[in-house]
Amino acid sequence: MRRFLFLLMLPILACSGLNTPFPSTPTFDPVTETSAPPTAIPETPTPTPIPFTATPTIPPDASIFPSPEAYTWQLFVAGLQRPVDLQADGSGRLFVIEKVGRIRIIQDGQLLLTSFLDITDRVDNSGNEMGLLGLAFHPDYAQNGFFYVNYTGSGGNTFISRFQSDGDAANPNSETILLTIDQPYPNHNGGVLAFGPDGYLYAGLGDGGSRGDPLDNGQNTDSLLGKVLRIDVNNGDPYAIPADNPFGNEVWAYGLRNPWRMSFDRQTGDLYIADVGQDVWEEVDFLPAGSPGGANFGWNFREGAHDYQGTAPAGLVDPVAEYSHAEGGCSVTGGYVYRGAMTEWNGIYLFGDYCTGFIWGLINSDGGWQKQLLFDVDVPITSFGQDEAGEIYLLSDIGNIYRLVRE
Ligand SMILES: [Ca+2]
Ligand SMILES: [Ca+2]
Repeated sequence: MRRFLFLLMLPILACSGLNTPFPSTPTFDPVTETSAPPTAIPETPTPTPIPFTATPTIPPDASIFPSPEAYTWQLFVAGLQRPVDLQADGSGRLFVIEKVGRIRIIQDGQLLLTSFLDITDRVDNSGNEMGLLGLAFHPDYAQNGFFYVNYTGSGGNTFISRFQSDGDAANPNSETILLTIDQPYPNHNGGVLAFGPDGYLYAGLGDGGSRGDPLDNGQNTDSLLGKVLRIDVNNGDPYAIPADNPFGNEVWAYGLRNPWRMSFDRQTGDLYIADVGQDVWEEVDFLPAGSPGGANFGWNFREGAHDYQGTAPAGLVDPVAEYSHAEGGCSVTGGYVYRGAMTEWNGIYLFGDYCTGFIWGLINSDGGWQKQLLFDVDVPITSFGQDEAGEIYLLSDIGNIYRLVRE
């Protein structure tokens, strides 16, 4: 509920382009400016033509952060009502969720007037952390038209449902409810949905709410709250539990407080989970591709990499990155690993903070995780998005979407 306070600030926030680079960014090694290897160009005449059928070369991951001064978050689309998620369906279009209960289409950079889906009739948007919160397209969406949403519905409870689209519109009556999860408090509902490289649908669920996880949901593997869930939507009715889920239920990973946003690296399959903290520490958790289920990310024994309550058992997985509220922030907003055309960003995970508009980069290089504050966009960041080309966008509570571009 901390976010509510910041809504009061919204009217005074400007809507123009974002003043990009973080002003007091720690000194950037000049080496970063000339990171392109001085490739010697052979003088050989007639180079052998490379057939277009060759496997495209995947650029290596960045080992250092690009200098942020050379980039900006350019206004992409304006005029949305509390946008909270952005997803690509594979057609070149982007789909943006408005928390009130609508999905809008962005085609060729234009926001279409007609909603793709409008389920405001069943979405409970009465709390700041309630509403239509997450969207994921089925990997075979082009064939089956299936997509999945996470919303707060009747009773303030969480609904994870499937809908079916027909071109530019989805039928609101096509809903099949997969899961209904009782919510004891209005906050900490999680909301993110994502398909993994294994074809299973993953969902981030918060601990249920209040503060400090009073019902101890995070550490209770019989509860679906405070978890990353993993279900097989291609089998069962309405879904099946994958045989290798660690506890025989929907739970894949646990010990989470409010995993509002998580994403898979589209190239490696690694999973990044941004878990919103309680009073002091915001964190990013990491599961390498191929990890078994059952990771315990610590809440509420731990907040970030610090003791919070009780005596922590062995085997907890600490975050790969964290920042404190004293550094400036209140609520981590998870992003994506960049995989677009600006290959100097390749492999860098970008994430931000709702309250400050700070954006950090995170990479695993030199044998460890490196985090660097890169941008201060001065708008509340509700979410990030990634298009089919791997480019990265940010969504702001003031109604705008911005795209990371070269200056
Ligand atoms: Ca809740
Ligand atoms: Ca944790």
